[in-house]
Amino acid sequence: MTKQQTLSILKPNAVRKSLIGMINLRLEQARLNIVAMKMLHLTREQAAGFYAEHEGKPFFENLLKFMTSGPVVVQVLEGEDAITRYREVMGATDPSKALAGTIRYDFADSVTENAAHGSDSPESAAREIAYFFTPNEIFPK
Ligand code: DAT
Ligand code: MG
Repeated sequence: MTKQQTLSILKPNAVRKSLIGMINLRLEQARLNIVAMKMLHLTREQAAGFYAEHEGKPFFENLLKFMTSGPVVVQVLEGEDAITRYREVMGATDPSKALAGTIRYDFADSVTENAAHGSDSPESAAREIAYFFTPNEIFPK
């Protein structure tokens, strides 16, 4: 077991539906401690840079439209094996394939509007955390 940090985004549909508290309760109960958090409305450029690996894919334009459709909450979560464990707590990208009890099973509206983002590897976690936070905005436990 290794203590890790991962980047979480509560996406615009989760914020619109007032699910910030509900999702954060699940995170804290899973010992994914919130060690940084802010609310912001992504610009198209910010969203495109964040999702650069998906540029050119058929869903890219819709993804940008959705991610800029309203404010999001960006967070750094910290805990043992936080990167993999948050992916488990979130559930599969496609909510119809997500396990019952996961965030995406319970709160996603579609594959694109799937409520939450979590980094998928230590490399992407490092890049994504630095994309939104400076070190002095993060408060490790
Ligand atoms: P994840 O968010 O689980 O890491 P991903 O990195 O493959 O998934 O894709 C990023 C986001 O893009 C995903 O959360 C929702 C959207 N997306 C991915 N595949 C899609 C598809 N086939 N159709 C529509 N949207 C998709
Ligand atoms: Mg991904």
